[in-house]
Amino acid sequence: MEVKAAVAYGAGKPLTIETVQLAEPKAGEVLVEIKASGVCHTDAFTLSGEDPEGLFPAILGHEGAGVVVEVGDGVTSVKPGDRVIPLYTPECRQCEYCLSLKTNLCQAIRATQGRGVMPDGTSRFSIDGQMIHHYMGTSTFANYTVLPEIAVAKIREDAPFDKVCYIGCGVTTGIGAVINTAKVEPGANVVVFGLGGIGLNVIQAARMVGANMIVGVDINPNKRALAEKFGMTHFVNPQEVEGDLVPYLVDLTKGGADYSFECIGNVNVMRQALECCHKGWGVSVIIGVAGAGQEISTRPFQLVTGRVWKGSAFGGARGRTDVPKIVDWYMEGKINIDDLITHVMPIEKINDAFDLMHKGESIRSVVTF
Ligand code: NAD
Ligand code: DAO
Ligand code: ZN
Repeated sequence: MEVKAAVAYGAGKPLTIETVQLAEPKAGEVLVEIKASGVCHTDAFTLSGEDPEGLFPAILGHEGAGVVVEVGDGVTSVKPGDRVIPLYTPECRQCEYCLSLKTNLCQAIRATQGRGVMPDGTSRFSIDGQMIHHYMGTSTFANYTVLPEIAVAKIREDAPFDKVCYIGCGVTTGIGAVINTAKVEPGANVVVFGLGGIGLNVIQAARMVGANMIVGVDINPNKRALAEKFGMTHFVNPQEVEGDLVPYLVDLTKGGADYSFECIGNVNVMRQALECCHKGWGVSVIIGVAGAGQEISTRPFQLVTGRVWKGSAFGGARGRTDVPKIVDWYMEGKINIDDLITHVMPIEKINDAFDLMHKGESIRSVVTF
């Protein structure tokens, strides 16, 4: 079939809207009509050329929501008409990783997903015979996409696509990092670095679990008001702090953060996030994705004296199990998504979404089809 997609032809080039050929789903795969897709910092990261796994040409996008249109042989967990959220972290429930219950990093289709192809090693997308890569196993910047059955979460029928698409990455990543990865407890003092689409979800989850101080750190003062609405109790602009940021935050939290979260992708900030943690028990969670080849560093004594450095991918969430529950939380008014979706535009305007992100003027832009 012919589909409409925003195609990334190369690093640093704007996306172009193209008619793309999409092959039908093979065994174990599903065809999904994408109704809406968020534009995440990670799409921009790949488009910039900084992503070591970035492949071109590709159809980017990993934060979508849509409807199953057709299923391939052997598919049993979804049927045409079901509403779904694509999962860049699948959940096969059979691999060693899934069965361990120690991680959400299902490895069932990892190798092919990283090569931009479906599990059989081929792409379903092409233009005039030229293969176009899938991206993160999802490629949601197209009005139809093909996904492995294990990479879709079935969600309730009344969930609005242009809101719950954000649960496909940003919401789940931020909320899951607090609940699944850090397991923040009531009364904890939390420091969040970066008040963008991920950091604000960390803040709303920290409030939800009953954190005490929720300190937000951002160089953009325009992020303050929304962060306060989501639960931030103290705002720190590093550019306005006299002297070093780390001792300032340790003083502010009266000994250091019980939990800190890096939601930027800056290796220098990752160090600050670890070192502002409380001696003896503070836990720092890296969420941000740093550029190719970059490394983190600290003095080992920071860890010897009890601080813990962790990372979190997709908020530690098991997609098929956890994503439908997060959709329920949204529908029940337990979490706020609406105020984070600052811009909605047709797919034809997708490059504007990247411009707004780079200018720091959006939290989330959502493209619709
Ligand atoms: P964003 O651009 O919306 O937000 C980043 C925020 O950081 C902005 O508010 C910006 O002003 C602030 N910032 C930049 N430099 C700063 C500095 N030096 N000190 C303080 N604040 C600074 O990005 P986002 O969509 O929230 O994504 C954040 C990061 O999370 C990205 O690296 C993204 O790739 C990553 N990410 C990770 C996962 C995961 O599963 N681990 C999932 C999605 C996104
Ligand atoms: O299993 O080795 C693996 C890789 C899993 C990829 C997890 C990606 C999470 C971070 C990327 C940001 C996503 C938007
Ligand atoms: Zn698995």
